[in-house]
Amino acid sequence: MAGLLALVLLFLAVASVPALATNHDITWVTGVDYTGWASEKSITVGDTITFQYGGSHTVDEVTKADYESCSSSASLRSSTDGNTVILLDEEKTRYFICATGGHCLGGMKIAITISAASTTPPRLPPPLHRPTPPRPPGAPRRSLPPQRTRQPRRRAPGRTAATPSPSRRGT
Ligand SMILES: [Cu+2]
Repeated sequence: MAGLLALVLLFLAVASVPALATNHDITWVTGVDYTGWASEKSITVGDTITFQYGGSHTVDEVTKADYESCSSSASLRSSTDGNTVILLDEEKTRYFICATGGHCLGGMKIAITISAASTTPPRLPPPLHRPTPPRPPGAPRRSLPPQRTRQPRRRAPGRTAATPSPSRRGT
């Protein structure tokens, strides 16, 4: 019994684990408009972004104000290794620019909005839905009971129908 309980608890623990972290690759070059890049993706806490770039570029994390003014003089961090992985561990917007002269103004600036990690709802088994079984082919269709419709009073069977109408005589 205790074993079963442990199993159930383990299942619940596994089911409540947030979705797996995603890495988002950014090819960090000039001539690309990164505006709105993050809004097209679902970036959540725990994800990573990887900047890939050549030797003439840098990845500088800056404040919002410095992002807007393309100033890298007070960078929060700066990377030049060509393959910079940033862990997005907080729900906020982070700003990155290239510190090489003119590159930020040329478009090498990106704002990344990180949303709260989404927890996937536990996967429930499909509801027990019992569809009515199809009628097997060839099974006799159950005949409906004869409908009691209002019918004209039945005359004596066979008599009147056989005699020709008197009005039709003589034409
Ligand atoms: Cu650059």
